Amino acid sequence: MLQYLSCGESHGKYLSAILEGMPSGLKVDESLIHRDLARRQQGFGRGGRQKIEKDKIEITGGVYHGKTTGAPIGFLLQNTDFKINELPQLFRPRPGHADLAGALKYHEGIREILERASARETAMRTAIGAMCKLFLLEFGIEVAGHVIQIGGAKLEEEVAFDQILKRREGSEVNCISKEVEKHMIAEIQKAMKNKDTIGGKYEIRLRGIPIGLGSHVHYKRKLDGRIAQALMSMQSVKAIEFGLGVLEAETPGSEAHDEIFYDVKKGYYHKTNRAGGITGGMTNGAEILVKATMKPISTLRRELRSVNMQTKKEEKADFERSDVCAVPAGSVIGEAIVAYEVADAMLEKFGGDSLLETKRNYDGYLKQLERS
Ligand code: EPS
Repeated sequence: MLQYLSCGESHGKYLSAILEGMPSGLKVDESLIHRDLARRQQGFGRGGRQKIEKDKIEITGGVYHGKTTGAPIGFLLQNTDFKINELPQLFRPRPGHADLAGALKYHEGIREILERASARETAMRTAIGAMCKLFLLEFGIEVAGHVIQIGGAKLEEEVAFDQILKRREGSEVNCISKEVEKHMIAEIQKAMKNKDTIGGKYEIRLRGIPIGLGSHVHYKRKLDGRIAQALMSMQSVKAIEFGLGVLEAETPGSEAHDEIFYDVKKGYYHKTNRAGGITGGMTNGAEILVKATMKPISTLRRELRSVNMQTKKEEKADFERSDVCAVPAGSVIGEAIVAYEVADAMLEKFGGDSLLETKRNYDGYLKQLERS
């Protein structure tokens, strides 16, 4: 239902995107889009680029007097660090980066590859996702992301949705625990000192989700599969888990599933959320709970061994300015990515050229569920 295309290089003049399929009548609060763009730029361990940029988007179409019209929505972001034409070509691909496969496949230099492979493009995904969050809010659906691991520093406690929004406030690593945050920062500092980089894990939660988004009927319509693909497409992400995730391997069936209960007021419900809110490719009414693991960034000050693509001789990989840890930023991008996928699933289920129509269809479905 929704589709978007983004374009632009990390050090090109602009990043831009067009989002298609958003119904008319959605109030666009640009301050919320800019809040998420600013959140994406923050986080202990980010590199020098974020001090140069003040990511601000301009909406170039599809919004009239502060509301969507149903037409494609254009986003434009000007890079302050526009210098692509002055940057040198690179010849020593970084292990773990798109450099080598990209240069060989496209028969281009490493510069051409890294400029587009860069996570800079996620500024556009964040803006589009923020627009989707505004859409979801119209249906009472909220999104919250937080960092649960950086290196060996892990958040072990279970946390309620409201606690994420309240307790992550002011954290330099988007973590809800002051104590764990200290350990996370220490892990990043250790990596900095060792001229290394460090990865981690973030969790994205969505609440207020109706039963039945996505479908069991075809592999491409399964919502967990769609969310996993989209999250996996984010730079550095290497693993996705829903609910119990990898713990399912060691949990017996009697403790791995969410038993079903019924209440006249609530209808059918679960007391646990081991599935992460999606069963059989469909939402089950519980919070969507998904985790993404990020590998350490592949641009290291302590360069790894590589091969010079001109001479074919072993040399150290190239180093360009980079982040030491991008997991806090990743958690903001993850929110945007999941918001987009769930907004898409909402529009697939409820349709509508205008928000009014989508809401009418949504309300009708809720009434149908009440009778079921
Ligand atoms: C990023 C911008 C980039 C990197 C980082 C993310 O800017 P620059 O290359 O000018 O420092 O800081 O991208 C990478 C880690 C990468 O491998 O490309 C951003 O805005 O998110």
